[in-house]
Amino acid sequence: MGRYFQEEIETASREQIEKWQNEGLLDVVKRVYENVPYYRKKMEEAGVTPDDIKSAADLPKLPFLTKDDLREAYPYDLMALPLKDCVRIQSTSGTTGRRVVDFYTHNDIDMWENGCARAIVAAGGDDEDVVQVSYGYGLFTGGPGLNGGSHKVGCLTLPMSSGNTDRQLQFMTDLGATILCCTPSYASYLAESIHERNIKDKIKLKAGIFGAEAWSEEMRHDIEDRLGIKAYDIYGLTEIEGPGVAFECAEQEGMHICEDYFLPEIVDPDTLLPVPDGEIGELVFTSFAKEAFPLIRYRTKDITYITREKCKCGRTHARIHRLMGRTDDMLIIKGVNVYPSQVEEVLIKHGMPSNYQLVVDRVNNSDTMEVNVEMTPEMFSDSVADITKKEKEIVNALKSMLGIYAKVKLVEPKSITRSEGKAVRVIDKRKI
Ligand code: DLL
Repeated sequence: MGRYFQEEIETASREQIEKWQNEGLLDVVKRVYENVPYYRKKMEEAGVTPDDIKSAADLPKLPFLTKDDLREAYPYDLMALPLKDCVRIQSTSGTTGRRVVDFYTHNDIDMWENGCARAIVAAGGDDEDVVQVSYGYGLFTGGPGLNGGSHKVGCLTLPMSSGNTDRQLQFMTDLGATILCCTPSYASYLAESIHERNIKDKIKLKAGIFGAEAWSEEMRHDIEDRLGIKAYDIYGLTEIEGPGVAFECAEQEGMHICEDYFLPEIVDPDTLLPVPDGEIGELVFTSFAKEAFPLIRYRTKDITYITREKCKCGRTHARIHRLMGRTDDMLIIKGVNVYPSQVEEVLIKHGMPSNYQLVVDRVNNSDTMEVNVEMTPEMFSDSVADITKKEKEIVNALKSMLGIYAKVKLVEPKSITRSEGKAVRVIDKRKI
């Protein structure tokens, strides 16, 4: 299969990519204006018609779309095609408010699976591989997306879904899985379980495709060392299609966006004005190739920066840097902006396993942050003095990274509930 799943597309010239995007944008703006009253109203309110949009340079004239719009339009009001043309829905876990639902035509699914297939090939996969898909299946996009991509590449696909670690490890060893797809926190848990069962020599994995939640470079190295694999980042969101919107190649220098389907922008989250390449801001997507549920200028709330320089791998599609947090999961503690990923970086640098939880509270009108982090079984047998010393070391490191005091508690191995999907890293009691 070579190094690319769709070489001509993945290595197309920038002129070609821009042509796809300009044409795609004109087409999608016209489609939604004519077929989706919700969009037409938004565009009318912004005083813009399809005639005002000549190329991607006109994007700033178009109104943004947010999760609130999706909730308001739930379930059918943003559909751009009649129901009879749609063949599938997927949805977010929807912990607050209404669920977000995405609709797909046959072509939409095809495009989604192409993105996932590109990710698998970029991670070194081909038709000789055995791909264990341990993302959840069902409404969540992780399982179905990677499953479809794996079929397209011609890999033997193990549709495991998440959970049941004993069964995961049995299939992984019996069938000789070579590529693992799951959340980074579950990969970390599987690595721990493999170590405990002393079955590392039975594991044939060479690569992992991990995403759906924030993880740090330190966590990547930790998983790579423990599983003896190369770990690749993959990004996506239900609203746009699911995993495979962007994916990493062997260079591990950012994730290539499937720019033949999606038009990315980075905007300043406060002013909402576009920022130049290389500057950090909020990622915004226009999914111009989508048929059933195209979104225009959708604010992801994810923070990153973009580069359009050609990658050493030969791919020309723009790359986003590893996600740096969300505008809304940023915690403000004593007036300081804190991202859970910063805490994770410190913990891993200090040799702590990646299972941790931040508990934020407000005591006597003052914010408090407690970091509970599990010890490794080896540390657990250390003396109380050693454990206290380690706690102090982490308190100091957090203080110099964040500028605020956080209480650190090393807790027993396995005492923090394991997640089989996305990890719950923050308990913010201030909101309750
Ligand atoms: O998490 C889709 C997905 C499945 C991506 C499997 C990758 C692998 P949602 O449940 O809609 O969709 O959540 C989307 O998750 O806006 C980000 O905040 C976060 N996210 C996704 N991938 C990454 C990543 C899926 N690689 C939301 N790094 C997004 C950091 C990620 N955050």
